[in-house]
Amino acid sequence: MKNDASSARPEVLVVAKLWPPMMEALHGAFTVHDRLDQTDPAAFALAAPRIRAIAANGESKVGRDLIAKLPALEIISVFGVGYDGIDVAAARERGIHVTHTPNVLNDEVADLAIGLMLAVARRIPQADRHVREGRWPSGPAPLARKVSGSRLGIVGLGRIGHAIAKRAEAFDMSIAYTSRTPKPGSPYRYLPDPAALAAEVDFLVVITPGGAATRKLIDAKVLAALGPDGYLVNVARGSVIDEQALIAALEKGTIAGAGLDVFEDEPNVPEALRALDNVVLTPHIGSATWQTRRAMGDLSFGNLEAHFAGRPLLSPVPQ
Ligand code: NAP
Ligand code: 8YV
Repeated sequence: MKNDASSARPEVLVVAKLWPPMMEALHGAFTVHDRLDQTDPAAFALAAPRIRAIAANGESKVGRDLIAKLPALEIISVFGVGYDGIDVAAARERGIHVTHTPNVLNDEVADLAIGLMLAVARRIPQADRHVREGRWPSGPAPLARKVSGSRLGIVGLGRIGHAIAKRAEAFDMSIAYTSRTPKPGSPYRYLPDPAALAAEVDFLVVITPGGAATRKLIDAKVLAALGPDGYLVNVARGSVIDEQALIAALEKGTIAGAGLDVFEDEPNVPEALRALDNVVLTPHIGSATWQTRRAMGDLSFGNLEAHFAGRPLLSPVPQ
């Protein structure tokens, strides 16, 4: 049986494999039910009436059905800025708060976007293999593609998009963007849609939210506009790209290459993509450094702490 102190603690359902220090913080303050909804339906049914919070991450799915099973739910705290997996409308209908972790990961994701751009254009992983596999004595690695001074298109000039643009300026890149609305006062050229943008650039970097509104925003038409000398970088969500159209474009050489951190069905990456030489693939590591995960954990945990202390939330998702 629980003692008084533990039964007074708010009960939290964790729906993802969260970073261990975040789990430690949760265990220190709450009664934690770790993925019981997925692993132990009977125990979940018993705990469900008492669960007041959900701790999720950017990849989590918290649908209307799960929310409906939790009558005492007050808050969903996402360890990540993207909350496309959360049914925010269903939460709002019940007055349930949803929070996320904006800004603290801008630098990290922007660094990775630039890293992928350099890696795919300069063929850094291929060059590494050239050395490791002992091929250097037989001849140099093939020539690659210059990045500095080329044309960058950013799909989604938000918090992270701006951080990418700032870094690209140091590479003397000319910068254009598309988003739902032009950004007044932005020094960068606005184009009305991804296809128009793709036709004007060498590198197209995608950094919009996921979800229904951006599903397959980058389709065969956009890839055709990017053309055989163009590179795609996706650090947004796999759902934003038509992955089959991308594989076809990469196989046929109708685009030059791609740097991808996110995929349609993570952690499963199609064999056809893994077999290609003109791609650099990373396993959704945009925010994955000790420093940034710490900051995300502090914010995500801080939102739960603030809620249960009756203080204003630190970073609710926008209305
Ligand atoms: P943000 O500040 O909200 O910026 C999103 C941008 O996307 C805005 O410029 C927005 O345009 C634009 N946008 C939204 N819907 C669009 C549409 N249908 N067509 C064109 N543009 C659209 O978000 P953020 O903080 O930069 O984060 C962006 C996303 O990055 C997250 O939602 C997440 O999915 C992803 N992310 C990935 C990783 C990773 O590990 N790879 C890490 C963090 C984040 P308006 O301003 O005109 O609305
Ligand atoms: C994380 C992300 O990988 O912030 C986001 O939207 O996708 C990433 O920062 C994720 O939330 C942690 O699992």
